[in-house]
Amino acid sequence: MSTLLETPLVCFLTGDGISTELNAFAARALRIAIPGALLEEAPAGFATFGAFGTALPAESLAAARRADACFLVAVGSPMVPTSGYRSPIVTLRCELDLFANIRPVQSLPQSGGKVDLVLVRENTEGMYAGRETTQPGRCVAERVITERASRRIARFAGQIAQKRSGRVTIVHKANVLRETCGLFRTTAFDELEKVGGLQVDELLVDNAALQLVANPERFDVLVTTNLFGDILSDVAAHAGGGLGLVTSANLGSPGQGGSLFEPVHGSAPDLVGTHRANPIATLRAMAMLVRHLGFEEEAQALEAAINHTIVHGPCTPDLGGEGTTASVSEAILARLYAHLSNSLSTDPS
Ligand code: GGG
Repeated sequence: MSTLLETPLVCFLTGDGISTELNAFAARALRIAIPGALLEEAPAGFATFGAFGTALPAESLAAARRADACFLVAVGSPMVPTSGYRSPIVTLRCELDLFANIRPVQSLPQSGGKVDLVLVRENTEGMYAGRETTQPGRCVAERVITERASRRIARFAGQIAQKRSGRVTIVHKANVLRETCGLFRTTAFDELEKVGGLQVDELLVDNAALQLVANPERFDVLVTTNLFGDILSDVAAHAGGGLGLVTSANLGSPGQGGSLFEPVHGSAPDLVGTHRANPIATLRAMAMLVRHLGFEEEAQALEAAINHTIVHGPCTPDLGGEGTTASVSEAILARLYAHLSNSLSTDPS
């Protein structure tokens, strides 16, 4: 293990809503998994906008840039036009060029289900970029799809599929959006052909949503555009036990540094203070971060502790239990700590 990786710098973006309750447990998981990790907290989110007039202050962006990895639970962006506000997640994905959003979904360990899929979402353009203008009585959203972005996300998906069963489904709506989705579709087919050795098919996004509910086992890797990926990952989450469990990595080109790990769920203002927020998606995001930094054994230990707790409890009410955010987190952290202290004390090296 290199000296650099023994003390990785992790930027914790503060977020909104239940982030406040979950950040502390994520930070503790990181400290147990990588005791040498350095944590830097950086304000981001709607609360930050209220305090500083920007949802992502320049210092926070600089902290995210210099970190080896970033972590964010969730932000709560306003639903009405808010002068000067821009989503910090969208900004970070674009500024750090984190073009690939990787969202794995698996059946609950005890369910006997066979869902094991990865949704790969283009992260920098399309409708979710939020390029909108307002005129009297008329608003316009600009959906830009480029060949470059479509090609690199298709390649990313193909490379993930090569390490799995080799099946990729391209999801689009090219029968209606013939130009934008048409470019995404033809480029993705072309690029996946270049990757080679893959079994590639396609689905219209509405049908993909239905199939994710009715027949999620059919999927291995799905690749799609930004807004479709945002929506479909919530649909896919249903097959994985719900939004409290699913997580994501925002990645750029290998070797280019930037990465951001976050649960798929949002800031859930309705859960603030109720102690009912499920910490598992957040802790799974931390496991992905730990793996990304090169600590495979520690990531596996955290995932094993999470899966053990899903099966044996305690669990939060969304999984039918009576556990709290704290009791579930403490059970996972205790198991992680016990596993790693034991493996360290028996490690002959
Ligand atoms: N962890 C994902 C998250 O924060 N979701 C909320 C979200 O994406 N809100 C829209 C936005 O701020 O861009």
